[in-house]
Amino acid sequence: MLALVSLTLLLFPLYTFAKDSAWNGHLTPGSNTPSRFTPYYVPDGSTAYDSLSPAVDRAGDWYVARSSEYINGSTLATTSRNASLLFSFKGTGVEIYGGVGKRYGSMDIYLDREFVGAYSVRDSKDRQQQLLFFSYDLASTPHQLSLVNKGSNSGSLLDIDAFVGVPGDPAPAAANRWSLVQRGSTGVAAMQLAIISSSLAIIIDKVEHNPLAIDGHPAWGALYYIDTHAVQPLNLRSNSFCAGGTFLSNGTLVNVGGNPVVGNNTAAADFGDLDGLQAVRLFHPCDSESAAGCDMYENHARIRLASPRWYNTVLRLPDGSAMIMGGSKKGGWINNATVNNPTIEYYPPKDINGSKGLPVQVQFFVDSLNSNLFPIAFVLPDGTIFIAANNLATIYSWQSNTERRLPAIPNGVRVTYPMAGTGLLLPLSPANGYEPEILLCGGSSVSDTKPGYEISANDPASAQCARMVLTDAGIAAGWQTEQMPAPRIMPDAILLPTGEVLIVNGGRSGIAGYGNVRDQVGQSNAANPVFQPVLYDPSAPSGSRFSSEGLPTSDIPRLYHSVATLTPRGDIMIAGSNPNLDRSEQAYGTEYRVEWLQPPYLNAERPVIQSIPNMIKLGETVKMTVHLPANANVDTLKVSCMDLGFVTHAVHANSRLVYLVAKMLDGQTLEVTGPPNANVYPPGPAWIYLVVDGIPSIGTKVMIGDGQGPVVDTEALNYMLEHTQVDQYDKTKKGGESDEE
Ligand SMILES: [Cu+2]
Repeated sequence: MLALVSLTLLLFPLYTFAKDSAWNGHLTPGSNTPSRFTPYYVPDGSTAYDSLSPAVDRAGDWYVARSSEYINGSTLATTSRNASLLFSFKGTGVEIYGGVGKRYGSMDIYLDREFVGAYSVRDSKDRQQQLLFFSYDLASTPHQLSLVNKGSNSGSLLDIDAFVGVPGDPAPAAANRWSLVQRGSTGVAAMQLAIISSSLAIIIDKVEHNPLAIDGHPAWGALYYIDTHAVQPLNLRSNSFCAGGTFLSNGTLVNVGGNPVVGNNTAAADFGDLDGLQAVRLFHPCDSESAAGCDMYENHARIRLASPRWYNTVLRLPDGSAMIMGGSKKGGWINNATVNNPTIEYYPPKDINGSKGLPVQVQFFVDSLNSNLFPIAFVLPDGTIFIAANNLATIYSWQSNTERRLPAIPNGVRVTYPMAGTGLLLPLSPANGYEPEILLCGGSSVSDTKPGYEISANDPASAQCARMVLTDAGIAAGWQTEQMPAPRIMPDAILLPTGEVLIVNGGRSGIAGYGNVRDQVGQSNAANPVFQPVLYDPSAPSGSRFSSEGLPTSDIPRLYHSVATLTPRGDIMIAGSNPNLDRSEQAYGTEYRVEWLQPPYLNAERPVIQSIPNMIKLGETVKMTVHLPANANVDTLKVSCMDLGFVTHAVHANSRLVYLVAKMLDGQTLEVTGPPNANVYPPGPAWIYLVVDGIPSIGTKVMIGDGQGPVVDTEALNYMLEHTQVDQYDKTKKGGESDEE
């Protein structure tokens, strides 16, 4: 592996000159010329303090070094042991930027006089404007940060270039009100998001010049600690632009597909990425609080797709495996017949309908051209798959490779990329025999055969939501439509444990993507961001389901490559937005700030799950110990078994809420029965929320099923490996193989 990386470093300057220059850095405010990449970054609302500013007091022997390499042309440096700086600021977060390199040592950091830790600034390469330290979880009060040079003879240099102060939260929310808190920074643009444990979310981006770095190159994946807002870069190998993902039945996260290698000739180092088009990236369950040892695993020689896929959707099946559907054979924008990948394949590969582990052709992905990328799909309680793509919908039976085509989505509204809407399977309940109902919201009715120059970022998006019950009677009755308060392209719809749906993010006009249409804002194909979320109650009578009352308004545009998910706490994590080829600070810029939308129930007295088995088999009845608020109405009690999904491009893959059959035995013992079968809840990780009087508990992670991984068909796997090529699109770099050039 080391040999490959160093070889690549040597090759890159020659290879990349022909590449798109916009990959060579990031756009700073007021400039259209990509600048030299450095991780130094000051988001809107944050304040930068040069190390020469009066907010910084020096003790010991410091000198001022001047160079255009430094922020504002200067930096404070020392080689003197125990020389220190004291930085005073007010706010909830702080970052330190400076240099790293071979002659550098380490520093001790103290916050409000408490020792935080020792931080190394040594690196095999000299680099400036690096993020040396951050903390994002401080009280909104005045703070003092001090750092002390601890270098020794083998490396005693420390240079501190700038500090960034992150502002305080808005006033704390009153009880019984929604509130929106901005706190934390993702470090890599949050294109893909999934909750992996009670404390961790995983964020996956594409290869680009993110401020968070690893091994001397920008990171494009990270673990985000939802309680402390710390971020830890992940060392992804291949380009995950733009992948889909799912958890398998044993809890392993698979992240699938992507794009070829990205060239780069101005950064401190090569990205070191591999072709991601056939990538299957594995992330094993990470329940450890420190996330120690948790990283992505890739080995394209043994673990890969049979065919290249960009913008594919990935779903967990009732047998615990992943179904990988559709996409394009190479990156681009709107799909077309030349690059379309109108097939389904599986991970691990299956021999199904004579496929011997190879992809299976599905006519729906031909008929749904052009606007059919990132299809919206859900497993239905009879084991079939609902799929929406473009303005079409179908029920696909994967065991028999047959389809039951559904009525087209009304009024010509297209719901998948780049006319991206969003979709959900509404809560499944034993009360009606788990009758499935699909909700599709937003999108666009712009023609998908028009060239980009005939489409405008100001073309109105669709406000339509369409619902259909997927029973014979429901299908005969067809789609029922209603209108959101605002049109939305690229909305995110999030199931809450209460059964309500929260709709956030997106724009009022344009379509998804960047750099393709008229009237772009910066590079964005969409404009007029919608800043206020809306709550949708699926069980309310038609006409009174939408409510924006009391829902706070953001000032952060969340357009293309934005995400949102429910957290175990029950609030909604909102992140991302990057309608740009590479990191840009021009509107609509690359957005790293995180917002937390807090429902009123966060401030209420909440029920508590005191104990629950960590594994619940299908149909198994187990006992939970619970604590209910005083005067709780036990008749309103519900147990919500939820898959929080894998979120990317407004697709919330596997998002699911199944109400479990539950009975209070006494004041604190609750008898609860696991989902009745693998179709109602495909086995795998789940979050259990206890809901009483409309107030959910904090969610507890359990494994539904037996925790075993999907069956591996060795014959199908070997047949696939023998009959397909590694990374067939990109001839320059192949995962697990040596360089060809
Ligand atoms: Cu994308």
